[in-house]
Amino acid sequence: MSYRRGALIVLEGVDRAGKTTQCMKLVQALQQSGRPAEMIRFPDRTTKIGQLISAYLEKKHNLEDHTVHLLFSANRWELEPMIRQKLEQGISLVVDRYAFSGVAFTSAKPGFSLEWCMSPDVGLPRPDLVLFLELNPAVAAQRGEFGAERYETSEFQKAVMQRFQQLMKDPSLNWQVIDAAKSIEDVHAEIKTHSEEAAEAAQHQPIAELWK
Ligand code: ADP
Ligand code: 2DT
Repeated sequence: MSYRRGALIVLEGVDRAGKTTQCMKLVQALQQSGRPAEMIRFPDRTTKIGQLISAYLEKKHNLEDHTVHLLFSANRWELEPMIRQKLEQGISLVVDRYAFSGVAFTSAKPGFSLEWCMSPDVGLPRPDLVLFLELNPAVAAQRGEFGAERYETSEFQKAVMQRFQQLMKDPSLNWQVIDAAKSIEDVHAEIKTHSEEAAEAAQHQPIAELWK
C-alpha cells in the first residue's frame, strides 16, 4: 500500500511535567529524521473560541462549567479538518494536550461523569500515541510555582490526576507513561523512540476515530 499518512502524537501530563519542552524537541527530531512534523496545542487560544477560553482561564470572566467544556471541545473540532488534512498530506502532528485534558479537567469538577465529558469529543481523529508525562507534585513544585490561571491549585490537580489514571485504562488507545522526572534529554530519547515506532505503524493505517 502506498498510502503514507502522518502520525497524531499527543502529549499529556500534569502542569510543569515538560509537555511543551518535549513537544518542541520531538517536532525537531522527527523533522531531522526526514518526517515532516508540526506542533499544535490545545486550547488553541488564537481562534475566536480560543479567545473565550483564554479569558476564562485567565479569570477575566466566568463561564458555566458545561459551557466551557463544550467550548474546549469545539476548539478541537474547529481544527479537525486541518488536522485530518495535514495527516493525509503525510505531516505528523505533535499535540500539546488534547481531549484527555478536556475530560480530566472537567470531570474533576463536582457532578461531571467521565462519560458525559467524553461525548463531545467522540469521533475526533484518534491519536496513534498518547504520551503521559508523569511527575509527582513535589518535583513539579521545584520547577516553579503554580501560575495564577484557573485550575492551578494542588488540590484540583490531584483530582485531575485521578481522572487521567482512569482514562489510561482504555485499551483502544496506545498510552505510554513516561517518567518526566528524568533529564530533558533522557525524557526526549524515550519519547522519540515511542514516536518513531508509532509513526512507522501508523503510516499505512487509516485515521481512526476517538472513543468509537
Ligand atoms: P508543561 O508544558 O508540561 O507545563 P514545560 O515544558 O513548560 O511544562 O516545563 C516547565 C518548566 O520545567 C520549564 O521551566 C522547563 O524548562 C522545565 N523542565 C521541563 N522538563 C524538565 C526536566 N526534564 N527536568 C527539569 N526541568 C524541566
Ligand atoms: P496550558 O495552556 O498551560 O496547557 O493550560 N484544559 C485544557 C481544559 O480544561 N480542557 C481542555 O480541553 C484542555 C485542552 C488544562 C490550559 C489549561 O486548560 C485546561 C490547563
